[in-house]
Amino acid sequence: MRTSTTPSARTPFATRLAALAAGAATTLALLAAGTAHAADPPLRDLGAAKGKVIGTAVTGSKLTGTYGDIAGSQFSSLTPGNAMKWGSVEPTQGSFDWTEADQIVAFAQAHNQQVRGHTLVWHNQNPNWLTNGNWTSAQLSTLLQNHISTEVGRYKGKIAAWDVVNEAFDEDGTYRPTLWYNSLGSGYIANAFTWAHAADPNAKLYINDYNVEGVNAKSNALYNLVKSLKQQGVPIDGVGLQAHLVLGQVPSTLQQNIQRFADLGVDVAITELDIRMALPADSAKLTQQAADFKSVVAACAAVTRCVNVTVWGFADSDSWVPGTFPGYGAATPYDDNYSPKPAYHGIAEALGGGSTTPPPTNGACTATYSVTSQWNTGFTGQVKISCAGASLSGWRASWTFGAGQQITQAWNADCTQSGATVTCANAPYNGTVPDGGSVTFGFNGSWNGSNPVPLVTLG
Ligand code: 9MR
Repeated sequence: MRTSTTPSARTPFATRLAALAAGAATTLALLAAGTAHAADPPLRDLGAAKGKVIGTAVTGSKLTGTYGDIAGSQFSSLTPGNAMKWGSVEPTQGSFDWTEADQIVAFAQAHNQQVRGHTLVWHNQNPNWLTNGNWTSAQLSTLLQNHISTEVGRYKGKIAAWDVVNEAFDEDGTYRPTLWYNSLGSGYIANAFTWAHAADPNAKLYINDYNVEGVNAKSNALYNLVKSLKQQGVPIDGVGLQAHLVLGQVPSTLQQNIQRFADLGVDVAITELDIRMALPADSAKLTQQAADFKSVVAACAAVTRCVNVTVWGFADSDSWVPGTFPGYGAATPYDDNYSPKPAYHGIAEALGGGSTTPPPTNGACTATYSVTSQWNTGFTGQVKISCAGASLSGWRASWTFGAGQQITQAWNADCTQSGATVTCANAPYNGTVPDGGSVTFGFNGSWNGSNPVPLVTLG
């Protein structure tokens, strides 16, 4: 029986074998996380093969050396983390500083990358002259229009997508009372899109927010707004789900939520993905983080109109998290020294990578857990067991629920739950998983509060 998923210290991303004790005919290897092998295709290539753009936020001054090499080779899109914000580009009224923004755009062009412009209308990181001014509504509206026209116009043809409006909602789904909303009402949103479209008709225009990754009051409000803007003919092209997430708490309704936005006729992007953990990091947390990154990227990969996954900084040393959440960090796919973490491989695996990872001697069978639907107190989940270079005759999948979930019914497997631990064995008719094949079983369960996706162990 396999007992440990701890990565070895010497080969932190090495694939790990798990011999299945029971069943002499069974060969099983559990692929938990792969390593950075020289032959692994970069994330941007894996993404391209799936029709997805893979991006990172960057700091312009760091785009040299190893940081520049990784930013240029692994990603097909760059988002300036701060360089295009109003406070950065117009620190004094009428006096502009485009230095860092220009540098990032030039770097992106040199590396055949898209740029996501971030962000035109926000309540943070505005210049003091703007926030401290005593403007009439008419003046404020004109200032906003000029700002959008100037910035979008400057980069016309060079920006694939703009985060036009950022963080317009409070957690309860009401409009956030910002300087924009308080003075201009919610109409500032439609105007901002209209002005941006006039300045660059080919840029994709997004509304972007956090805590809208799952189905909740805030994402419902965003959904209703986008629906209404589309009905009014406002030129909105996309919804950005920031995805500043916490370890083990990827919303189980993420894919469902992405899909419902896509069904409104807009693109969806994961715009600021990071997954923070309580420090210090350890191998169990890093393994969970790999599963979390994988499930976020897989949710995007599963929806055609989810077009971009961008991480908010690719290295832990370049992340905003420790400065904002004391005691938390390690939220990105690379460590402080620019070595890829298991999270990197979680992303690669969700994009179909890992195939060039030297296969374990007996190949691998993997189990993927997903929530297919969820309502007030219940949910339906499934586990898919897939084998490549290996096969199973008789299997058992187990996991530990992290938030009090309880299985109520299962099909295509014999499941029992003891405390938080669920163990599911094959039904009499689906114990065989051939090389290159898969078996899926399903279940209903109850949940309360949150419904995080657990890690499934095969063995
Ligand atoms: O990463 C940005 C950080 O360097 C800034 O100090 C911070 C200021 O609010 O903004 C960070 O980026 C934010 C992004 O622009 C919008 N979504 C939340 C991000 C994290 O705060």
